[in-house]
Amino acid sequence: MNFKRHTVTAALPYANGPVHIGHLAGCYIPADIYVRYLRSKGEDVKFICGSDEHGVPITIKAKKEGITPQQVVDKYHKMMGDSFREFGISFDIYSRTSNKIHHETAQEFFKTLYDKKVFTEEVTEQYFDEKANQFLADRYITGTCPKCANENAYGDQCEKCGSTLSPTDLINPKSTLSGEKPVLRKTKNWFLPLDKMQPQIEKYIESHKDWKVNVYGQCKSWLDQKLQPRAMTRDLDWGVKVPLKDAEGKVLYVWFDAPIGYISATKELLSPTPTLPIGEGEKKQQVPPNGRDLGGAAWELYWKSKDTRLVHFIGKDNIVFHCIIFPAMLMAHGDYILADNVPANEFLNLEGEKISTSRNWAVWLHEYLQEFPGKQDVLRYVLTSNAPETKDNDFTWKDFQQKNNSELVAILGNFVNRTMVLTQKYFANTVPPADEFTRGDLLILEEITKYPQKVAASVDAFKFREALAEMINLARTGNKYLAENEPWKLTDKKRIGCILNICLQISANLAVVAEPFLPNTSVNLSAILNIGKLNWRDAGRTDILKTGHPLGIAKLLFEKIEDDIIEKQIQKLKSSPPPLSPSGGGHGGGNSPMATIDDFKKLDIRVGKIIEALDFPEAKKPAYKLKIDFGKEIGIKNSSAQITKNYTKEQLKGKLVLAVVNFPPRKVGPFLSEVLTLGVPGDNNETILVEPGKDVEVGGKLS
Ligand code: B3M
Ligand code: ZN
Repeated sequence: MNFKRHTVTAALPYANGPVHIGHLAGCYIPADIYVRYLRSKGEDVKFICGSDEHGVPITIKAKKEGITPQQVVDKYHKMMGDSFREFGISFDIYSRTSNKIHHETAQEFFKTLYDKKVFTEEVTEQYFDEKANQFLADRYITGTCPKCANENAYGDQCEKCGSTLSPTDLINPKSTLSGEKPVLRKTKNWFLPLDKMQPQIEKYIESHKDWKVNVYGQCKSWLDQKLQPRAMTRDLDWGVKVPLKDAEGKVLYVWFDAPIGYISATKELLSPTPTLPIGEGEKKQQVPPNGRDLGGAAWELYWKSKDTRLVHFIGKDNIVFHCIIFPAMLMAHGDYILADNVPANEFLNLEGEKISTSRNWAVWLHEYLQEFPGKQDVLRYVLTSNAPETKDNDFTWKDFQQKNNSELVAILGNFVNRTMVLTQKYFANTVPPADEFTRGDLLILEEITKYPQKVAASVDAFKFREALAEMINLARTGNKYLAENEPWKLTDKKRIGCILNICLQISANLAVVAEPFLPNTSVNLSAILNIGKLNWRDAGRTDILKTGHPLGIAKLLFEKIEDDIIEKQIQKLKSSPPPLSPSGGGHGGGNSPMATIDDFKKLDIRVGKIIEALDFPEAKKPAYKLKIDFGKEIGIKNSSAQITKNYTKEQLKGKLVLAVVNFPPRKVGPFLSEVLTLGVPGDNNETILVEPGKDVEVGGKLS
């Protein structure tokens, strides 16, 4: 099929938290590479994304932070949009599902299906919280798991044994809103009869055996288990209102409204007065005058025209929604095209463990930006070279350092820099002529022409790791050529010129083929070469830079990342709260209420030196009495500490510790404990002291 245009979507992230590297690697970087490549080829493409602002994850977050759902989505929509922009994710629009246009589009869509009598109405019994006066979403109900007796299982899943549950499976169900036992109440909802649609959906999936194995396989297994009708409405107050008279207090199921978000965002983008999108792509892609194109609204071309290719980039947990449920909705509606491909990725782990938001086991983009300013391309590179394309993969800080230092710096950066420095030295920074080629030169010129095709073939197949490896191979080829020809050892200026000309052409080629992966680097490299933006059709040419062309100023493209920087990141991760213990007790950040910076500032935490540790026989549990010196301002204070299993009195003497010194003194038996010495749980249920890593001054205040 020859497509005329492309609609590329990236999953709409829930606006309930900042973006981390797992999001980038799983969905947004591959989508961005793909779109940049298409644009570079001159294809007509719209890259669509936005925040998913409905659903229970949002209301749960609001409850946890003590703010309204609207405040939650406002906060995170902005934060997520900023992060994406900073990392060069070039959406044509980053919209949000709380927009009016989205509510209207989703309601219209629902109404069309309703009028076509697609839905079945079913009255079911749902848990209702009489005290909170509302029906309870699955996540708002906890109880004992019937499979493993975990007392904190959720209405949809037990996180201890991993079973999928339904709320009525729970033993002793409890509402998390009021703590009360919920009652079953009848309620009517509208179901999409996926069971009846199974043959159509099967036909669709079967026509896409070309999809990635993991995607096709998951679809097959859903189909094998036979599709079940699924409720498209919910008894909730946060979401898109069901546009029917007898649907008071009901909203559209978030997985009904969210994918329609792709359509409404496209409408918004191509409407006569688009609201401000975040992506840079928007600047380049002009909206047609009055937003219309031949024969219909402009947005319709991207959703209804058979010669448009629709591609959804998502993470693997969204496969069923994009490959089965959304296509079923579109089929039932009738006018729409279906996804031609859904290149879903697996998950990215971090230092061997699952990324966890609640445990803060993540690398957050907004933090990375502060800690590695200007190094967005480094992260893009590492996440692409390590992308979880066919299986879950691991991000480690050591690997990040290694890829930066021995690939970006040593291969790509080094090649360009050597080329520039030599050209400056021998040819006053202008492109020298090349007119007498050796056999070796001809071979390399021939090789250069092949790289763009290799990269393109891999990108077309959604194999971005492979594509990136080919890109870096081009730089490697250049390095090898330089090393073999050693122009710095030669005296024949003509020959030196020829070698450097070839190296400069390779550099120019790199500026094109690196662009989808490393957009900032491509801009920097183009500035170094003093050329404007090139297109994919320029790639493979060996005469991009004309003889005599004045080059720009040489600048290092990448810089080495030292061990201490990496060590700091590893330490930062290690200081994250430990995983919740299976009993659910834990010490987890996950269950702590939010604190503000002002709360934190109230605490006076100081460095103290233990000057004496004594037995404490009167204490109920084994403990020591400590005398700790906090320097001139605070003086010497007493503290009791249950650390007898982990330290002898001798070991404690002279140790530097951290303690809160402005809590009210506490009586422990006959002893007055004046400060709280800080520790973390050791594996024997006793505390391990928190010690400053280096020899710092006594009395120093933690900030
Ligand atoms: N918000 C789930 C997620 O963030 C969901 C995706 C919607 S895509 C239409 O993983
Ligand atoms: Zn269980």
